[in-house]
Amino acid sequence: MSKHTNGPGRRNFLKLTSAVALGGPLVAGETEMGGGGAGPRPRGLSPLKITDVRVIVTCPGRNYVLVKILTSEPGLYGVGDATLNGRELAVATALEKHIAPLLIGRDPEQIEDIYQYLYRGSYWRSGPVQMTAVAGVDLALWDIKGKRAGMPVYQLLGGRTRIGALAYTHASGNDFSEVEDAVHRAVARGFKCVRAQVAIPGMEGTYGTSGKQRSEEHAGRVAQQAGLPETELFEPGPYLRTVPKLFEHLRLKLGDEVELLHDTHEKLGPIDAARLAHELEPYHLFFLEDLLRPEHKESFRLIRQHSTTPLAMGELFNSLWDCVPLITEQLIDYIRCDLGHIGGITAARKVAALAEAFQVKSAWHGPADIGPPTHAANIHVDISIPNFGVQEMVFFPDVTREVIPGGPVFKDGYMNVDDAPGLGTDVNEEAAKKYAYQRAYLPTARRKDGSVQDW
Ligand code: CS2
Ligand code: MG
Repeated sequence: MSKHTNGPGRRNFLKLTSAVALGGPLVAGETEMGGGGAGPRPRGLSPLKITDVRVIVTCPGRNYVLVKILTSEPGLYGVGDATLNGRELAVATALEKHIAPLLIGRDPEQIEDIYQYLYRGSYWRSGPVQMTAVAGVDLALWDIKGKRAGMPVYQLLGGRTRIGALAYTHASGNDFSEVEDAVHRAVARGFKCVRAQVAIPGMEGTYGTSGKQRSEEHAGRVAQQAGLPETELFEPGPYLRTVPKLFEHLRLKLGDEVELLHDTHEKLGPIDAARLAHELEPYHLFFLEDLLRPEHKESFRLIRQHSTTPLAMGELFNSLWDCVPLITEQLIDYIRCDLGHIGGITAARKVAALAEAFQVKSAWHGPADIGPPTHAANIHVDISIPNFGVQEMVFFPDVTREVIPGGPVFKDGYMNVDDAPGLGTDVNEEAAKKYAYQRAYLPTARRKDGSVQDW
């Protein structure tokens, strides 16, 4: 064996095992990195430590929570996104009070170990608040690793598998012709895939549209107060009668070329969901999204028996294990976890690998209420996995870009990242201070009789 071996030598192995035995951070010491060829051998990178974890809560247009992890190398830091719409301060507190103290002094290069430590090591695992906090940390660590390597994160994930991430945008309106116009505008902008939502007659304020009439008017509930959730009205009957007619109209007017999607937003019960999926078959949707509440995964078996409409599910999942039955039983075609709510890139790689084995594709959640670092993470994963499907995206307003610069770019129907090292996003802490947090909630929904309905 030559003097320069690959991987840790015996001396370093002993250091490693004793550190693990003591329950401390994994520190491999001065590992000599072997390699062929002439000339001096690189001795590896110098040891790195996390020195500070800053949590930045800001409202440039809407509330965002950013995590900035600083390291012992001057100027080297990473930025992650830990935004959970309507529960921002719970995540910020989890990060500041519970998670930051666990990270100081740790090696930021050990991303998998930190993910395991924060996920299983807390005993109380999963849940949206905790997994959003873990995602914020995870993204910042991948950002650091990329910057240290001088590579964009997608290179660290295995390199490009495609020229860009096929993207979809949203089109909505108060009636069919308004939706049709909105799809036209999206296609003119370059989109090949468009999600279509329409206001349901008598239920203006439906998810995905912008009407004003609220169910308090119908149910006699307390009207909305400033900073409290708005209430929308939902009835399955009118919804089920309207949506197939919308897609019949769109196919008639727009032809078959444009890919159309629809989001049911977990509103339906199993037999209604099966009926909708079945009745939409003639219009060949790209996918029908989130038919059922996340608690009711077993009911996807019923839907599958009744329809060949491609199904997507998962934006409310919080871990790999939430995805398992739907993927391994091939009950869905697209898994659409939110990288920001399942623990970041580390978790997404596991979900994607499991999905690959069962011919399920990715469609990661990409709404406006997660920040640019998560949108960037989406694209780094999208363009490096083999089983990418489609990517939801938004155009951030200038005020958001002032505080959180960088992020993916849309061109000719695809999203892409450039070759900036790391994730390619940042946070301007001075600008963030100008926009103080404002309490805000997602809307809720009720039936005509006043009872709670899934929004
Ligand atoms: C959605 C989101 O983008 C989607 O598909 O379902 O609009 C979702 O309602 C929000 O992200 C909730 O925070
Ligand atoms: Mg959705």
